[in-house]
Formats: sequence, C-alpha cells, structure tokens
Amino acid sequence: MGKKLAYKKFTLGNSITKEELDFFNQYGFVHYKGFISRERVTKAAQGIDNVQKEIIAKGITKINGIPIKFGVDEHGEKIIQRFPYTNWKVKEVAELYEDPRLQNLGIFLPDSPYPKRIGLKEKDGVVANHYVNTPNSKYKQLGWHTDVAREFALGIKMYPMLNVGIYLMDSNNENGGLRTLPGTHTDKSFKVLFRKMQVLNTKDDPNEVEMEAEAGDLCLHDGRLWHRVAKSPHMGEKSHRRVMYVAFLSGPKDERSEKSKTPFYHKFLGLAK
Ligand SMILES: O=C(O)CCC(=O)C(=O)O
Ligand SMILES: [Fe+2]
Repeated sequence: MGKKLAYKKFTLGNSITKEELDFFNQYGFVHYKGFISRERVTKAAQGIDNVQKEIIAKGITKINGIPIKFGVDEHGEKIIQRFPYTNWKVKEVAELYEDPRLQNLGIFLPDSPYPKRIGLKEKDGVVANHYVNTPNSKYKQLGWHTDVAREFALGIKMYPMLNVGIYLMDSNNENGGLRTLPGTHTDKSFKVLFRKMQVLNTKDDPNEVEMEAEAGDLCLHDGRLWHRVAKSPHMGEKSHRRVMYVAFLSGPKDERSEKSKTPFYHKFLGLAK
C-alpha cells in the first residue's frame, strides 16, 4: 500500500511560479487541479469511444507504427486499452492540447539545442489508457519504470523529457492509480535504468507515494522519475481508470507518419498485463 504524502496541489495559471518549479525540482512531479472541466473530459472520453468503435470495426492494429492494445472491459465489450495518437484521430482530444498554458511546461526541462515541444507527432502521440481488472483485460497495471528508459532501449541518448497526464476519471487507491518514488528523478543514469527491473517488477515499495487525482486534473512528471500504475484491489467497474499521456520532449525531432516502423520499446510495453 502506498504512502499518503499530503503533497501540495497547484492550479496551472498563465505562467509557472517559483513554488511550482521548486516543488518539481524536489519531487520530480507536479499536480495541477482542474486543468479542464468535467464537461470537456466527458466530450474527450466520448470522442475516444466513438473513434474506438471505428478502429475496431475496420480492424486497424497500429497507428503510425505504434501497436494498439486491445482488451475487454467490465461490460464484456472489446475496447482499446492503450490507444496511441488519439490526438490524430479524435478532434476533442486534439483541441485540449492547443491550450497555451501547456507550452509553459517546457520550463521544467533544462535548456536544449533542440526545441522543447509537446510530442503530438512523435513517440506515441497522446496515448489514452483504460486500466481495468476483468478476466480479459490486457491492462490491469503497469510495473515500475522510467519513461526515458524507452529511449535507451532504442539505443538513443536519453534527452530530458516530461510525461504529461490528463485524467479522464477520478483516480485513487480504489482504481489502482499512479505511484511514484519522489526524488528519484535526480538519480544517476545507471539507477534511472536499473533501480528496479523495468516494467516486470509490480511490487509495492515502502517509499511509494499515491497520486490521488480527479477527472480534469493534470499531473506531470520527469521522465527519469520511477513510477508504476498499481492494480486496483477491486474487479470490474470499480477498478476502471482512464487517463491520457503525452511526452514533452527536448531531444532531436523525430516525427512519425503512417509509414513509420514499430519501435523496439513496444516489446517491453507488450509485457505489461
Ligand atoms: O497511467 C498513468 O498514470 C501512468 C502511465 C505511464 O506511466 C506510462 O504510460 O508510461
Ligand atoms: Fe510511465
């Protein structure tokens, strides 16, 4: 069971404050309340559900070379549990990322010779996840990992990055939820890669902290921060959790297209059940 660190939650304004920067530097994450309204959350979630039906009907299995992870929800319906590039496919999702407040988040990354940018056309684009505990779910949890390790698996230098999450549902201990090891973003590279077995280790850690969020909240973390998505103690509806992620990048640009090949790190992600 994770620790309940009563950490401070912020509101994302038109600029990033020194307090937010200091918090990020110390812990490796920042949590903003109510980034978008519940109405916009519902619209985005409905948009995703509609496009999901089309993708399933057409038998599409990859978007820009990134595999789609299918599974079955608590109603016995086939769903997309890891849906890459939703921003390319769902208008209501794409619109959320036009918010100018998001551009300011680049300040959490060090200066870079490359433009700091939201990876809307890179990596996996905006990924929409459904975690649910059902017999035929393919995504009940995600083991410990650092997001930058995916670059390493590709044999590429690890450039600083952020992972920016927008919650489509309330999330807490009841439906699993994000657990982080605060401060591990300052680890040396060896520990960034090998502090734990990437993805396959799903065990509790006495120092892990539970992130409790509501639909519409935005939580970002440093790509070097160790984190996992815990399995819900419940089955079915109570275990269901929906969240969207996109990377904020600072390395060389590498935009993907329909012709792009599947990157190696998907072999790793494929191991998450
Ligand atoms: O669902 C989350 O909150 C985190 C997901 C995650 O860590 C990932 O997809 O890399
Ligand atoms: Fe992650």
